[in-house]
Amino acid sequence: MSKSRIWLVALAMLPALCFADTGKISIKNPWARETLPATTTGVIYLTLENHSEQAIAIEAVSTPVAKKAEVHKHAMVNGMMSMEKVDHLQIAAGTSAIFKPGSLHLMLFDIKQPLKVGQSVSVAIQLDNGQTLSFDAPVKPIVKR
Ligand SMILES: [Cu+2]
Repeated sequence: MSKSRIWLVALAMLPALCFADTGKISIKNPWARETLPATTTGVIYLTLENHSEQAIAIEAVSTPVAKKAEVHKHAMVNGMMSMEKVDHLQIAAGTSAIFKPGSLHLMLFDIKQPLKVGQSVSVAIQLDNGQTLSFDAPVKPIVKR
C-alpha cells in the first residue's frame, strides 16, 4: 500500500471517530422488570456512564409505556426501607450511575399494560446538556433475591 493510500484510509475512518466522540455518555445493560398483572408501577435498571469531562444531570425521563417516569433511590427512613424521588441526579465526569435493585432505579407510574418478558420498553433520558439518551430496555423476569 502506498503512503497516499494509507492516508486516504485514515481520512475515511475520521467520521467514525467523530461519531464515537459524541457518544461520551453511554447506557449499558438496560432492563425493565417484568410486572404482575395488577400492578401499575414498573422499574427500569441500567448503567449510565459519563465518559465526558463535564458533570451531567438527569432532567427528565419518559417512556411511552407509562404516564410518568422518575429517578428514584432506596433510602432508610426511620429504620424502614423506602424510596424517594431524586431530582437532577448528578453524574460526575468519568463516573457512572448504576441503577440496580435496592438502589437507584427509574420508576414508571401508571403503566398502560403489564410489562411482559420478551417485550422491550423504549426510554428517553433527557440530560441538562441538551442531550437525550434513547434506548430500549428488554423486559426480564422478576429475580428472587
Ligand atoms: Cu421507586
